[in-house]
Amino acid sequence: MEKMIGQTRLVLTQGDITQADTEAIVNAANSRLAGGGGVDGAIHRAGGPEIMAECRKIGSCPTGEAVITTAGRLKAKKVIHTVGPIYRGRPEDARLLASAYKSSLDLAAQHGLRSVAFPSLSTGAYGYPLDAAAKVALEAVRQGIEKNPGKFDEVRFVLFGQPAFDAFARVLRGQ
Ligand code: AR6
Repeated sequence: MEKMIGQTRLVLTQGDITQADTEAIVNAANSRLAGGGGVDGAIHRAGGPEIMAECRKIGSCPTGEAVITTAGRLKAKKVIHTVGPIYRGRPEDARLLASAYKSSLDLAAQHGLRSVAFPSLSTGAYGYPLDAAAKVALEAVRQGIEKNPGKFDEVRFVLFGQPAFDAFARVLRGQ
């Protein structure tokens, strides 16, 4: 499923983000940049130890912010590590989730990375309900693209499984 936002293609796909051929892929990291399960584990396994070596040098990343490393053996040129909120049903959860998406796009634009793939941040181990997260994610990405005009050819969501794809597709159709 696709939609144009200015000159940028916003694409929803289903699959494994480690296989994405975009210039940047975004990792759903933790604030210690320590690696873990889910998409974080998959990216470090597929990309190799160079990614963790750079994460250790950087040290940490506050919730809602983003940092950038090599992509090691991955097809992408760079991995952008961002930290979504652990869902607790607080008003600031949505703001922090939106900030994680927007910080990632700002960092990609600063590095001249013209295509970016995102997973659905915070909706695994961090427990953010999928439908609510999809609304925040798509609105934040739209704002991030509009704030960086002409900087992106494509922003892609690589969604893991049918329920995640369906949640994002429902929101995008309704927008
Ligand atoms: N490609 C795309 N999406 C994936 C993949 C993949 N290969 N694998 C899982 N997902 P999660 P979080 C989806 O738990 O909730 C880690 O331990 C998954 O189905 O990866 O932000 C970190 O170190 C879900 O929809 O990230 C942190 O400690 C989405 O990715 C913590 O988990 C996010 O699930 C971050 O939790």
